[in-house]
Amino acid sequence: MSVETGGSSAAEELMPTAPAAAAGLAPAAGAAEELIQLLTPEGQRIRHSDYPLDVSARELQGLYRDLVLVRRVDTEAVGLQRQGELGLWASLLGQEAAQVGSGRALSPQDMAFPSYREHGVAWCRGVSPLKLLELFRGVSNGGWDPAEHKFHLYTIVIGSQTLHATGYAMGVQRDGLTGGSTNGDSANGDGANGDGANGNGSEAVIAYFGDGATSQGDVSEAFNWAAVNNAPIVFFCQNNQWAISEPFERQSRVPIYQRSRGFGFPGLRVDGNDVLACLAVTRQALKAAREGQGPTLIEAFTYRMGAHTTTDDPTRYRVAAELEAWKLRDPIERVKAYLLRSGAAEAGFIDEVDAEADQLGRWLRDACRAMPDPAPLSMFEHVYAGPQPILDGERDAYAAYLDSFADTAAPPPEPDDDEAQPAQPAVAQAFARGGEEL
Ligand SMILES: Cc1ncc(C[n+]2csc(CCOP(=O)(O)OP(=O)(O)O)c2C)c(N)n1
Ligand SMILES: [Mg+2]
Repeated sequence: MSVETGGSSAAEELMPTAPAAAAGLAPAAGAAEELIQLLTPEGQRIRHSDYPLDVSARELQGLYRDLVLVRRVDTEAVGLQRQGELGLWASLLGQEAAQVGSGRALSPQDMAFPSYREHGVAWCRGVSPLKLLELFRGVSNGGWDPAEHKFHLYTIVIGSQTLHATGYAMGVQRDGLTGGSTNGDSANGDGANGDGANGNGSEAVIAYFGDGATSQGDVSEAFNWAAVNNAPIVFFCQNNQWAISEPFERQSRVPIYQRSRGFGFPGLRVDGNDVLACLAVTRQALKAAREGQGPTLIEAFTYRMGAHTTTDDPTRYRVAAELEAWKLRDPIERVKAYLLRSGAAEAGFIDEVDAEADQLGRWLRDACRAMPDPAPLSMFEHVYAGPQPILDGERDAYAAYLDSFADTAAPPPEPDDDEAQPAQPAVAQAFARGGEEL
């Protein structure tokens, strides 16, 4: 069943236009007029002439399921940290729609560069949530293969991944994998694979970063390099209103999406709590990148509903009323309301997804606790590509120190991915859908 389409269906006729609906959101002075929105906080589908989106009932259900399961992964991770099972966790609470919408817009061949909060994008790229927990438990340095998932490792150095992503995008362009490439093969606008002109099979890159990151020089450099090289990249900024305790007013005198104009490429502001708008806008920007039209900046206007990380206490620097206002714009509730109201799903489906989330949560808790500790000497691995005398000396000294305890403590087992891990339930395979284009 097709729900409400981008065509001129009767359902669409009933949809209000974007400005009328956006007026109800009014997230900040001046924001409402520019905000691209396809689903209101009340769950009403609205029409936007630039972003017609045809979503089937099955696709809508899939997006809802993603949102709920990703939130459950996040809730469990916060709980595990509180129980001492993780060293730290950076919660995505409130940002699920921005991440699932943009993540599901990616094609399998596209490459994503996250910061440290992109658990929802990781889900869409087929990275197991357990791999994310490994990192925050301190038992691995990253855990997943970026090439396999087309999802780079998490980056803590604010904004630096935008430069990595721009360089990668320039490489994609020079390999002739995108329309409008600068190598000799692509003078006709086609990449080496011959279909760059229409964007099919061509590769694009997406870089995720926050509002605070826009104050880093790296981000301005990335914008400029991407622009002058016409690189096939989408800059996806989740403006969650806070950079730890610094509010957005301390980052920029103009809205983030307007910053790209000075560098010579388009910028858009989308309702970051609207999964449909994030999907439609990101899909279009990726298509433009694949076709050789260069970069786009997307500002996903959203809110960090939790603490910056589990070491932070946001009650010290922001008022409760702000959080309460944003709760009314919850990214999951509006999809649920629309699913039920439009008949795209029945109450039984909502219950099924909740049960699936419970199962996923149980598995994640058990599997996290069962993770073997890494061998202590493994921290010396992967520091340098080859032997390094100072480091080798430190490793030998530490090994001798550990040996001095040989009588009282058995050496910990070498980590083994498969051993001692609880069996993965079918629901945990959900993320295996990653990379699939919606
Ligand atoms: C280069 C650099 N400077 C400072 C920090 C410390 N730091 C960690 S997170 C953060 C705030 C980032 O805010 P934002 O870009 O809005 O992302 P968010 O955490 O809100 O997702 C800062 C300043 C860092 N990690 N790297
Ligand atoms: Mg922020």
